[in-house]
Amino acid sequence: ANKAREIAFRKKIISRALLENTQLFKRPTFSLADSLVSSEFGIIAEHKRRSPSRPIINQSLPVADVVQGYANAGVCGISVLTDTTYFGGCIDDILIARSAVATPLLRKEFILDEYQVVEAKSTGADAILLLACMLKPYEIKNLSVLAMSFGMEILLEVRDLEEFERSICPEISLVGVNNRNLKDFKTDVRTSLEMAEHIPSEFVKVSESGINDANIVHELRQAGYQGFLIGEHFMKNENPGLAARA
Ligand code: IGP
Repeated sequence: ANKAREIAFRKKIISRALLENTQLFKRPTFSLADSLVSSEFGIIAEHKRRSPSRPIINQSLPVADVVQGYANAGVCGISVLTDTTYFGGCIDDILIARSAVATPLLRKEFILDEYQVVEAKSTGADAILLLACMLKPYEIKNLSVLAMSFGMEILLEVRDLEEFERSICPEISLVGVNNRNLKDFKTDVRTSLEMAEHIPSEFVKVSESGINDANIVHELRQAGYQGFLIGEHFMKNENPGLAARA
């Protein structure tokens, strides 16, 4: 309800038609899926100032510095949290990130409205996140069709097989399994390991949250994952880009 009000407010400031007229909106996108599939590392590094489970991660570093650090580390993609309420991000963060790097960018946001998809493209995102736990199957379908028509890719986030099966549609190219339990915020990579066999190989599999060492990445890759979304483990350092090199 909060998010819906926020979107209504933003629509009044900048209309969808205006956003669709921007240079960024009309630009060709980078493919996150291609970037992951052609890499032996597969890291998607996240810009994250704070989270519900950790109120201070890294508040003061300029977004441009963080994403440039990530790009220099050779990551396959960068996730930028634009949600303000829970993560202290904003839409400008993705705009700044786009002006700083040529790496595929994921807009990490609770997307529920077409306007947010238009906004994502017009601020420089190459891919959007859709959460299966938040959206009805027809909403996922409609938002995916729209994103795809803009040349953007969709990362569908699921927690279990039931969510995956009810939500999947042909427009989706990446499937993310979130290791974080949203009830207690604890992470367990077994969630990804258990889901791996249920996700057909036509989808690029991404494991999300709680990934904090190379052995886990190795284990997940063995299980079929090609993408590893890492936030806190990098952002808790003074130089996140340097941490991403390790
Ligand atoms: C990153 P971590 O534990 O490495 O900081 O997690 C990312 O997976 C997490 O931020 C995330 C998220 C989300 C945030 C995964 N799915 C949905 C907001 C909304």
